Amino acid sequence: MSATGENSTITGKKIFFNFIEVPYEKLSESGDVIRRLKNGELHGFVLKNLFSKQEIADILKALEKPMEEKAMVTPSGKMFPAPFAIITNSGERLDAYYESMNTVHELMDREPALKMVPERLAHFFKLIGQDYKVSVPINKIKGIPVSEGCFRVFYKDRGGLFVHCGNLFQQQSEYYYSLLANDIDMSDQLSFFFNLQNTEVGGELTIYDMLWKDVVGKASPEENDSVIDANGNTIYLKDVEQFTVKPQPGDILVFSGGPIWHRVENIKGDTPRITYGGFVNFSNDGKEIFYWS
Ligand SMILES: O=C(O)CCC(=O)C(=O)O
Repeated sequence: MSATGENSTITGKKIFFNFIEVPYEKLSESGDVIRRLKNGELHGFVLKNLFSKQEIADILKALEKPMEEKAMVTPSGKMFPAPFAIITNSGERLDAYYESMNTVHELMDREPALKMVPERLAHFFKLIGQDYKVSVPINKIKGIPVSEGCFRVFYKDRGGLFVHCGNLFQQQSEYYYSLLANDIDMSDQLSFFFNLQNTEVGGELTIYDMLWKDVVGKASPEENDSVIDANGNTIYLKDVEQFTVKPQPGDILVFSGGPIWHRVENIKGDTPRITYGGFVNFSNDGKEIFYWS
């Protein structure tokens, strides 16, 4: 069901990974999606219309003021709650991470449109997790779960989200990952996000034909035109085969963002791009699924 037409979610000359798009009504026919993503049978899974247009409008309205007043400002936009990347590898800012998460949870408790976000997400993971136990990992120090997801806003001409893969992020946030009490499989985490708002032009997720096993770094975190392979060679992104994925508002995407290099293109329209996302993986014994941000 991969699509290559102009108005499709998945667009490119060649869709070299197995990214599929599934209508909500066909979800029950998609099988054990997380397992299929992990074993390489699938690389990306877009489920259409996890949220209705009205639900998305309600969530956006409820988010407006808190995003203005309480979200963390980043070079390319805003994040709410603050991502785990703020926690340093010597443990600073763990409290700030939790304060920001608590602010989001308090808002969710007061505002049904926002409460719907983690509830629907849990429902989604239970549906695609089939027989597995699904939960948010516990932080060892705090004895409570970490955040289940994060609202991400990208503004015009601030660069989008620079080329990366989840395995690189994981390496950069060793301390945070070491605090997860559960026995999570730390290799090749998956990424998920659902789309709340697209910009008019730009903001696509570009998927590169490059895997973590071959491409292991960048010259600096801000580098967005090239990466470095395992032999130390610089590879320019313009020379790498690529395709784009642009889920519509209400759609959710889960993909192999741990090993596959990708980036969010610069936002070119006045309307900011807004998503809610995080990461997901199995436990080491393969019996449970965890998701976090
Ligand atoms: O939330 C987004 O739009 C970007 C997702 C992403 O790049 C990731 O999960 O690694």
